[in-house]
Amino acid sequence: MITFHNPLHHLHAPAYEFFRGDRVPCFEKPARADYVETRLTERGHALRVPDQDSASALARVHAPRYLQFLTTAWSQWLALDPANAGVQPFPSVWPVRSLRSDIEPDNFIARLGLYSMDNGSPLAAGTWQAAKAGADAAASAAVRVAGGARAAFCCTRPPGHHAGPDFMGGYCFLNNAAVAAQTLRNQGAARVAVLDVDYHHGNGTQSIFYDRADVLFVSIHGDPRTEYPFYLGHADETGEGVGAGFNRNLPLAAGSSVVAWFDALEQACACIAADGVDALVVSLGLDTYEGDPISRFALASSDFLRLGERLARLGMPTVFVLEGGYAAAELGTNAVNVLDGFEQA
Ligand code: OKP
Ligand code: ZN
Repeated sequence: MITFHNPLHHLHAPAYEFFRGDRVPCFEKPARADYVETRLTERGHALRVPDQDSASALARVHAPRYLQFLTTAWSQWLALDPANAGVQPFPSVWPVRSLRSDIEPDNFIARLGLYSMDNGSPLAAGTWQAAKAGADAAASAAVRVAGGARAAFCCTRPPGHHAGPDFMGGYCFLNNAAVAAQTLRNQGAARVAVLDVDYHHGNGTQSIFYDRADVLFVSIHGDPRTEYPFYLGHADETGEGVGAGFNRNLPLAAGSSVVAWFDALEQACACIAADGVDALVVSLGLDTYEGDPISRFALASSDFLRLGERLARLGMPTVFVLEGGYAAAELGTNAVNVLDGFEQA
């Protein structure tokens, strides 16, 4: 499969995140993408470097002031104190209901809170460079598919699907799947579907396209009543304005069986097939794996072959974008199984 990787992903390497009150090593770590690249190469998929600039797609899916903040966030942080080079900034206050988000505070940590949905998305020195190269890889995969390729894979980290129009969250900074969908639109696809199979609801992607009829968003995920991101992903969220009817959530209880998961996949595929879209973007999270340390579905490695086969039967030009998956040593096998299942179908 045509595969674009992110040659700069190592530049995003925060040391720790918060977990149950403690600092723990980041689950979303460079080794994840390294394992996927190793397995791709072993199984004969060449790695290409991005050949597109995602700037125009980014400008359509993210707010200007958010992009401006992210581009310069690390230098703003260093400007406060050179010793900050060895310190990760975390937000500690957020503009929730009744607080104002229209005025950018002068205080850096307050600005970081304005542009964050959680304290779980640590910034590092090279976060912008890594995230931008990943968005470029997503745009590159989309341009290939728009140009007639059957499918392409964007192998990148950090992931993107929690990043909304003007906020980071859930390890995500730039929404790579939204960039891929927007790039397909810019290249001439009239309508596009995004299917999100990550364990966690893709709240960022949903929000970006919620009021648009040209991008259908469909997601299978852990029920937000108990699972991150908690505040979005319920079945009654169906789109608004001209986007009404173009959002479909299929939440499943944490601990749901493999049979239940593939039943939901059938519903998702039926929804996409009935919609008459021209192209498909798959937000490919592999944290539905039975061995994932932070998720509670039960797919085995062989089930990812079945997933790929089922997606191929949709018969649509398809862009795969890597999202989550934290059983790092198995992530390569699980990701490449989807791609090989797709190609062998
Ligand atoms: C990202 B993706 C916060 C721990 C929880 C949220 C999980 C983000 C998953 N201290 N972090 O959808 O795989
Ligand atoms: Zn996830």
